Amino acid sequence: MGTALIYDEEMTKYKLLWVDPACKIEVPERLTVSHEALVKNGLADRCISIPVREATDAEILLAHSEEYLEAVKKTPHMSLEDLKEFTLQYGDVYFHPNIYHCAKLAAGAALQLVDGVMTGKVRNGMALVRPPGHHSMRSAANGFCVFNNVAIAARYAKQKYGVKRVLIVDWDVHHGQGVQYSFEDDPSVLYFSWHRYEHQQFWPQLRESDYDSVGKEKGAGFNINVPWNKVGMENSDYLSVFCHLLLPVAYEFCPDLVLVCAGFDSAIGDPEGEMCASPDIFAHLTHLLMNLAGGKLCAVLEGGYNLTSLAQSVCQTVQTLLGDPVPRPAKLSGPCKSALESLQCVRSAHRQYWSCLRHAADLPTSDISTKRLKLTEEGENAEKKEEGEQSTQDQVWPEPPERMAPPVRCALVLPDDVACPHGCRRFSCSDDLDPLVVSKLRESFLKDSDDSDSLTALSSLISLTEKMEENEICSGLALVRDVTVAMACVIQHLATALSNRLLVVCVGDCEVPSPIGEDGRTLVVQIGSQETNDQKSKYYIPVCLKEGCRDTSGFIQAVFGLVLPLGYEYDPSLVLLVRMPGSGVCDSVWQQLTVLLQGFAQGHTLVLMQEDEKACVGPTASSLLWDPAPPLGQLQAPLPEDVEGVERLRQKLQAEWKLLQTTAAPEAGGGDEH
Ligand code: Q6P
Ligand code: ZN
Repeated sequence: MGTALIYDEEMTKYKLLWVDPACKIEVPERLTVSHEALVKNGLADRCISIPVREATDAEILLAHSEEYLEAVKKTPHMSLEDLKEFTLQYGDVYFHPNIYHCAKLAAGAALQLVDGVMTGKVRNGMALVRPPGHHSMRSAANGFCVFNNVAIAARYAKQKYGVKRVLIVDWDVHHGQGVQYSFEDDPSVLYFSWHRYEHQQFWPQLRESDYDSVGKEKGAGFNINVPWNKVGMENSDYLSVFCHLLLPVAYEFCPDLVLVCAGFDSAIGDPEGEMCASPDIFAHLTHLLMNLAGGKLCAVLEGGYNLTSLAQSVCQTVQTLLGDPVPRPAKLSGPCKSALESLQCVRSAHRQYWSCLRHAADLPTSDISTKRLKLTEEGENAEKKEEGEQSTQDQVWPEPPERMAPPVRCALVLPDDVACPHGCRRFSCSDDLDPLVVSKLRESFLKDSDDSDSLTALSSLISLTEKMEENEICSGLALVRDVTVAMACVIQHLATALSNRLLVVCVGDCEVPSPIGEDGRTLVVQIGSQETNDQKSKYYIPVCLKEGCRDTSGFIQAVFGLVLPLGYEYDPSLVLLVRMPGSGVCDSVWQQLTVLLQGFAQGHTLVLMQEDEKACVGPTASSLLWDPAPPLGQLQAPLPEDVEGVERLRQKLQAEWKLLQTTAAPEAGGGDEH
């Protein structure tokens, strides 16, 4: 199952025909540079190209009024003067004789993408379209948008395919108020948007873009707004909102389809957004959403006005949809104070609707909405920002690193009687393993016994980690006689090389070899049920759940609330995922974890399992090959004691691990100023 790319040059064939400073950034080159970059990087060729089509009237009417459609229909025949005048009734948008045609193609492209994904022709895909859609309303064009491509697509998916729940993630830097209005009272569509807000000073300056617009009536809780009240947000700010808000809610919601309003004006260099997140962050955002809805993800282009940043971001997104290993995230600090304030406000506003947020803290004491009121009162007196102050547009940033898919995707160390799953390589110890290493293995782990099978397995394991370090193999799986011994063996071996940073995720109760990680070269996170003696170091983090790994909700909460943020902040060069016998974790949860962890260390994940868990080799290998993990179903509330336990742990650790923060402490320690 592949990745669809939908693009048609026709959508470059309209432009601004008069002078309007607000609209001059929305140029045809936005599409051409994006597409050319995909071609140049060999990504377009790897996608399945699906043709565009015009959306029909009936389809457009899924999100728009007849009056509006009829009005837009007249624009191809208007004179320049008439077009100008027609444009005047709307905000920040322009019309052109060919824009109606393009708008039908843009909406149609989104529908073609939904068809491709829903029929199983492709797994996921991206549509490169103009005009964008998320600002357009039932009866109004707005913000460069004519028809609401994604809103139409969501309704279409529900109608044509009986999709029950749709998640719309709007990572564009502007608020897609059109999408919000479309689904405000609809609990079947969960709309998430983050956007530059600056206490309502930033376009479109709407009161209802704030965190307290949570949806209406039956739809209460199904509209999530994250206002950015400062510019300059960075990768850590975005990731922290994903880990502590969007992902837990999205997994609880359990969509059948994910639509992304994929605007890239939220990346560095954009003149509108003025944010500082690097283009490769979109690889992570995409990766983190790719296992919802069984992988059914449709990304539809919205904004993005710095052509360099836009093209890089589009490539990062598509390359991730194609399943290439995700780059190590650049420069992760902690979230900034303003981002934490926003996060705290949204979590607090939504805690009555989502059980994963039930423990969220109250609004910050420095209530940020007071600031909005104050600024609104100041109103017109507010100082205008200096024109021509173009600091962020002159930003330079390094080109995202080339993402090399190793020649071997997944290699397995298996006993002879276990078949190697399709698409994987059976791995056995090559002769080039240093004999010194072998004798050391024998000494340390086999107590000089003559267990030659075990020695072979351990040697293979070590040699596998070496091939992973050399980027010849991406991920690995070993079925071993004793996972505890194998784990100790890998930890010890990797500690010999200075450049290594090993993240060990232990599923189930296990004995972690001590001393662990005083030097920070190994971080161990263990999820089990044993009340563990206190955490011994910053780098050994035992998470205790009442039912251990049996309770899906509790486990998932620990994954998003602890494991992912810790992993991001630690930035390992290799991930070791250990499955203890009798952990009780079910296959689908295990697969989700396996896939999610591949967001670290360029996908270098090594899984250890005990010999008698043969049945799990298939599902694990499939996740190491990036097959979409099966959905977990709508999640129930986690056990109260687990919620509390995880929360307490997060509180305790957040002084040392900044990405665990979810609140802005009024005094010291509450996040850095960017
Ligand atoms: C922003 C209009 C321009 C003010 C100039 C889906 C994509 C978008 C549109 C933004 C319109 N204000 N300083 O539309 O959200 O990027
Ligand atoms: Zn935008």
